[in-house]
Amino acid sequence: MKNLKLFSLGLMGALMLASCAASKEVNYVILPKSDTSTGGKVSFKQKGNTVMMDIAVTGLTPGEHAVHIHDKADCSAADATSTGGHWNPAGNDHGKWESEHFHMGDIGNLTADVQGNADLSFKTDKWCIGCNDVSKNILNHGLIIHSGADDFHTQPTGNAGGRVGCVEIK
Ligand SMILES: [Cu+2]
Ligand SMILES: [Zn+2]
Repeated sequence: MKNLKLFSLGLMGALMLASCAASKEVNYVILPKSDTSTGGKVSFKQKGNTVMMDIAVTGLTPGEHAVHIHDKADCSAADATSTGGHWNPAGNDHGKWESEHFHMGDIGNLTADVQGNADLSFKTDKWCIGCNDVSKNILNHGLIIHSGADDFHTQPTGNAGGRVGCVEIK
């Protein structure tokens, strides 16, 4: 009886490991911040070494809005400053994704239509979901949608304005 129990626990563990290796997915709701009505959802899926992010934001002002992964998974502050600066494990300067220099959280801009809706799909092999490499693991960081566009130049923020949407990536 005891052996059977140990065996089934072992089997369950093996199955869980196998499913983790095949693909991982995490889904979140976007929280409104800074007295806005920002909403929507975001999903991150990993297949092999590639992570795909799909984001659908609502309640934005029309036009461009920066999207970054910030350092901390903490949306507690009303203005979301509790997420800290941009996630930057390599200590680089801020910039445009895959340009000369950029932070690991420098996703870029999305564009909201006249209704305030915006979609963005993003794909990279520079991230992972829950792996042991802290320079790649997106878990325990915070996703931020800004009130303005990232200019890809101003240090260290891209001059993207306030923080209107927040997700604790946990
Ligand atoms: Cu940001
Ligand atoms: Zn940055």
